[in-house]
Amino acid sequence: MWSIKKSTFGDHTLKHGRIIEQISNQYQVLMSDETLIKCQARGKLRHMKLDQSSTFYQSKSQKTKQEQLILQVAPKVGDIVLIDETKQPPQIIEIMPRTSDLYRPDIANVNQVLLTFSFVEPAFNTMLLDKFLTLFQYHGLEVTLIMTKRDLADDKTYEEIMSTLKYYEKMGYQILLSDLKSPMVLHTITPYLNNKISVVAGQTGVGKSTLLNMLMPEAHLKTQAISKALGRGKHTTRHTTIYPIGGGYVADTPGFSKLDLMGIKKELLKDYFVEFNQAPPCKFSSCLHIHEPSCGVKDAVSKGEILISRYEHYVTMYEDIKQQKAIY
Ligand SMILES: Nc1nc2c(ncn2[C@@H]2O[C@H](COP(=O)(O)OP(=O)(O)O)[C@@H](O)[C@H]2O)c(=O)[nH]1
Ligand SMILES: [Mg+2]
Ligand SMILES: [Zn+2]
Repeated sequence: MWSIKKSTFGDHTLKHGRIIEQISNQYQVLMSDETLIKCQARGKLRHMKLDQSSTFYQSKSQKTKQEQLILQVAPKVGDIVLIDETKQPPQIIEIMPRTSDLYRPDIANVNQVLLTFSFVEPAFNTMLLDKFLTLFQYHGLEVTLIMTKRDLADDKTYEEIMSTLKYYEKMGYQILLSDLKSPMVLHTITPYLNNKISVVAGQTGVGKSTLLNMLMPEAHLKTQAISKALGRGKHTTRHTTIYPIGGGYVADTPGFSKLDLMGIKKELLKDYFVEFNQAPPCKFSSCLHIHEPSCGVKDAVSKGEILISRYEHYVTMYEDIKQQKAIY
């Protein structure tokens, strides 16, 4: 699943694996031969060398890049690490470069978001959809859309939403309809998990927990068992897990309930509206598509080639960032 890089130490007692669970400073590492090893890390490890070709790295400012390079980091779930098995317990001695690094959920190397929306209850909301898509585009995360509660939507609502979603499908997003009450969900969703670390995101009530429980019923039971073992009053204990499923991994807790566009520069926001790049060129190469004359994006909006709601949401987000407000 990951390519094994030859150990630079030239020592056969050092092996690579993927951290799939963390409870405080205890790590479960899945080795390439499928064995699980319980490891510890000596606190923070030597600085992480970021994969400089990653979109995550490219999205960072020069200053942040430098901070990343000198940062001492603790290993976390999702990391590919080098293990020294001669130590008792085995020790994590190096973290391989991360291609992405998320907090809340605190997982490294996530590369797919299963973005969940319901047709109804709560009602489908394109403003929220566009904010989520912008945020994930910024983080360089691939998005697969999962639509729930088809059973609760009347045909008219369903048709309207599906027709809007056609636009997003043309942008390149995969849209999966899932009846979360049927085990068929496994057949429609699992093929998209292959070779990826995925997290589920979406508004409260859309069915994220229901989806996770269907994808991995054993995870639900295990989480309960761990909480019990750790006892009450220890809720601050850090526990993060990704579950191997469908040839990839899925985080067992939903992330991104809060939408914060704060890291995004207003001048770069347009780049995350990927279809704007396909519009005819604007008069000014630095056009932000707001008040400028002879704007290819605005032309495309008036011709109906760009969805008017997409453009309106772009302007709203632009104004919000300009006013330095966090968007929730
Ligand atoms: N009818 C119907 N109810 C669903 C579906 N998916 C989830 N629900 C219900 O919606 C409610 C919220 O689901 P939950 O998974 O807790 O949402 P979360 O807040 O996103 O984790 C629960 O009562 C679920 O049983 C679905 O496809 N159809
Ligand atoms: Mg939930
Ligand atoms: Zn323009």
